[in-house]
Amino acid sequence: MRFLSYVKSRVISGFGRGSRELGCPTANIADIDKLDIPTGIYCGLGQVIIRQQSEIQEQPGQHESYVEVVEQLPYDSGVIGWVGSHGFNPHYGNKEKSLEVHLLNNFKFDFYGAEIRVLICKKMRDEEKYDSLDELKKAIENDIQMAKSQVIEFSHLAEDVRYFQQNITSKSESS
Ligand code: RBF
Ligand code: MG
Repeated sequence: MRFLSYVKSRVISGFGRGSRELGCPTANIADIDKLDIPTGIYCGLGQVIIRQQSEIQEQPGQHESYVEVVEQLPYDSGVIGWVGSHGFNPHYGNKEKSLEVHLLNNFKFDFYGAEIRVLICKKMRDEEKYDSLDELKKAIENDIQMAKSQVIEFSHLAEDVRYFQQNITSKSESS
């Protein structure tokens, strides 16, 4: 199956609502002006590459996973599934369009400034404005479960050098 679009960019800081309010941290993607797909909730494959220590920020209670990454710079997440939104977050009424991805491997640190490669594979639904925060959270939980099975259809693209860099991390040499 053909994917929809591809973005290679950087992670920027968002509103911070993902982790705090929704229990679903998202990486916000810079420079999406040229992205020509409709708004909606999508799933796909992604890769985060952290080359310098300044591209990872230690968070309270995350010391061990932070150190683990810093010790193996350049760090490559490998190609992992994501689910996320493209649009205006109608539940919050954002003024500007954003692309944010929740990585399905549960990253435990922030990585503002890191390189991110995002293959947008499939639209799952439209963005909705819910009656309560709880309903939005339930919808997101459901999206996460659905995405886990849907991205498998695209897993062959993980090895495609046009979209993802192969074997960056020092960890891949030793294993
Ligand atoms: N925002 C909305 O306003 N409506 C949605 O239906 C919606 N669905 C989402 C589904 C997923 C899987 C994710 C990761 C985010 C979704 N969001 C949605 C975006 C959410 O509001 C945003 O990530 C946070 O507000 C942080 O910017
Ligand atoms: Mg975010």
